Amino acid sequence: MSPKIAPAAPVLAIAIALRREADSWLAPLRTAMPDLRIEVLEDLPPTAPDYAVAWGSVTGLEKYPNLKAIVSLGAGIDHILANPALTHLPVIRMIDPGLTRGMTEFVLLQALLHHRRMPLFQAQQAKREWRERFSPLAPNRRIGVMGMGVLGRDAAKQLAAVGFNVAGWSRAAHRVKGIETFTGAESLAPFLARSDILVCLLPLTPETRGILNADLFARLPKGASVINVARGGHLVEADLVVALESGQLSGASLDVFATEPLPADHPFWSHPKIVVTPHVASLTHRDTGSLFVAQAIRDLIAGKKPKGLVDRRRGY
Ligand code: NDP
Ligand code: OXD
Repeated sequence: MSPKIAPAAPVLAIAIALRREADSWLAPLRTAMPDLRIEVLEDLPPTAPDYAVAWGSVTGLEKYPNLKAIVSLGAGIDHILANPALTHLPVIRMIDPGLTRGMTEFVLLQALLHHRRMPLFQAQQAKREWRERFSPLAPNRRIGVMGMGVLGRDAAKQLAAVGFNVAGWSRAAHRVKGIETFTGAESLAPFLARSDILVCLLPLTPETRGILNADLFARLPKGASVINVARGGHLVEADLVVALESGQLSGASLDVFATEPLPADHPFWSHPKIVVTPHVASLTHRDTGSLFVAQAIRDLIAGKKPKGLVDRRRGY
């Protein structure tokens, strides 16, 4: 137990299935909230936790009757909202400058990789083939970012700063300097028609599940690339393979998958036009992430609306 905590102090439980991972959050969270009792969930009796910080496919939170809210250590909360036993609890999604910056770095990396046709050069290298290929300069490459939220907006801005011709697509209208913005389902087709590289940074909701499908790929310019850094549930995997094989798409970078870890016999592992990474596009940083959790818990205790409070009706 952490020292010098008042016996009646609110109790925060760390709910992460991997024990080593849960333990690694103890020190930064205790530093950020010295007046709370903070323990790993499984070390607490069911009646103890007032709040939980959660990550991954944690189950069993419904067995803690005094829980008042869940703060997610990740930005995506689709798995928490999907738990029918937790619908009574407010959920707060992570907003961490480290997570945002990390995602922007990763999107820049993947966008440049497709822009400069690296999957093609890697395939040539495997065959010891010396062949020049042309790439336009960034201002002549159109990138479309699906989702202009905390992560999409920052990635879009930095892609534009590199010189790409960037557009963003979202539900509500946004104004972002230097970026063309498209709003709502009716503007999806014109947005896609001008996206040589498409980045998915949407939350996974009933509306966005399966959105990266054959119909969407057919609306992109021929030879476009797709970068999915959001959730595996956005992608119809079989449709991607068909679009890559027909040449409608020239490449894809996938960081998230319907099944994680990606099974060893999955065809994506060896597909020459697919770059696979193991859900590492960005991670919450423990120091800055703990500060966000601390502010959220302080707001909840004070009866204020915390930043990042999820709207269950919208699904994000
Ligand atoms: P936000 O909630 O801040 O932003 C979501 C954006 O998507 C908003 O712009 C929203 O529109 C838009 N959107 C939602 N539904 C629709 C729709 N039906 N049609 C059009 N636009 C829609 O999320 P974040 O930017 O913080 O994160 C996005 C996702 O990235 C997370 O949900 C998570 O799944 C994923 N992620 C992946 C990581 C990885 O390592 N691979 C790391 C972190 C996050 P509006 O602005 O109008 O509300
Ligand atoms: C997140 C993630 O949602 O890491 O934060 O996927």
